Amino acid sequence: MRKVITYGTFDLLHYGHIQLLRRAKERGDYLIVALSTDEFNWNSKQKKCYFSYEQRKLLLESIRYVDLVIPEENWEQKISDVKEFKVDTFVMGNDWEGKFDFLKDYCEVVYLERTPEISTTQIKKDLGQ
Ligand code: C2G
Repeated sequence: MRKVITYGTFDLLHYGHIQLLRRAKERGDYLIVALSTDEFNWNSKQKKCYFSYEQRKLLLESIRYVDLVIPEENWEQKISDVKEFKVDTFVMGNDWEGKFDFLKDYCEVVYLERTPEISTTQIKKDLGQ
């Protein structure tokens, strides 16, 4: 069974996220999503999520492409995650191009095109938040 992992906040879930998850799943049989916790988002990404971790987790677990959701609590957990879950492929949007190449010692690393025009930031702007 080929296992794929990806990481993210996935707040205000939108079609750009879904396109990423769909393509990530195409690269294997089992997709793990490491979902940024509220604390990690606030302390390390200066992101204040609209939906809580539990709400974002519920949404992700409802997506047909997603097989398992685990917490992303820090920047350093990726190598241990890849080892622990015996991951074959790590996938991220290409806004992160090159940033996780250190994982090439442990698994395949793939950066996928971001879906243009849509982002959580844009949604908030358009809604006047
Ligand atoms: N994404 C995309 N197209 C968009 C928006 C997002 O393909 N229009 C992708 C991003 O490239 C990322 C994933 O969807 O791979 C999740 O996006 P975010 O929730 O913004 O994730 P981010 O805050 O970048 O967190 O350790 C890695 C971080 O947790 C990544």
